[in-house]
Amino acid sequence: MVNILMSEPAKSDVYNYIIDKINRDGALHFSLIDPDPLRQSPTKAAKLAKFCADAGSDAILVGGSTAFDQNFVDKTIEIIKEKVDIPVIIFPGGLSNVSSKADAILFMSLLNSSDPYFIIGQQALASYMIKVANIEHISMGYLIIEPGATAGWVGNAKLLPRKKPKLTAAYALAAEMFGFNLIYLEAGSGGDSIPPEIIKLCSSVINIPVIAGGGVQNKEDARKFVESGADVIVMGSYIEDHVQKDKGAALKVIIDEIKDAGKRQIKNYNK
Ligand code: 1GP
Repeated sequence: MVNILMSEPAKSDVYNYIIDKINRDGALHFSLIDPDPLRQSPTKAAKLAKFCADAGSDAILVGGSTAFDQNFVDKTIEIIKEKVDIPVIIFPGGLSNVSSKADAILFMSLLNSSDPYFIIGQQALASYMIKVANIEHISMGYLIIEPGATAGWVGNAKLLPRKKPKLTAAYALAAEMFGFNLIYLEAGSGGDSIPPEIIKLCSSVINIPVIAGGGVQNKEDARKFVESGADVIVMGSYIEDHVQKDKGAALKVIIDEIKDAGKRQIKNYNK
């Protein structure tokens, strides 16, 4: 029998890469790809990932609230990794998203869920899988803000109100006090994006990186997020809808805008 508790701890290469790159560039861009057999084949996902990497994206996130087939997730990650040199990180929508093929997993807790299963239950069930696979796991507090879309519905979130930034910031601060390495502010895929006031307040009260996603569709949205203090901008729907058509040309313009806005931000996160 393998004693998994004796295995070497997973390295922190991806976490170090994220922190170093935020400190250097001021802001990063992550491309989210959904490993869902009802949406796209692994080959198409890998093609999209390659366009995103060539456009200057800093990492590929693989995951989705409705991805349900573990083998399909493995296959998708495997083929993406053959095509790109940037980190491929699991952004898990559920247990079936855990895969040993990725460079790291965002080990996240949906802190404003009404159901303990999404706060700690799923994570406990995934913990041995992650330990055996020896994947780098980066702890992340995940907060869902109105409207929340599919992620909010699936995660049974008590949605954080758009007009009350203090409430989201209180969760972010508590997450930092618990020792989470990252915070993800999520408005839900394909809807209204997070109000900049929420990003601003969160990034001013905590000293861990803020990832922001949901509804980012153009360079104006992206710049606003960076200027409000977001360290990483995540885009999903835009990539699925546009990147194949122009081979990532318009995405490159958005990423250049993120990098330009990032240059004016001074970041100095500790590892
Ligand atoms: C969803 O925040 C991400 O988890 C991305 O949202 O699909 O709207 O870019 P979009």
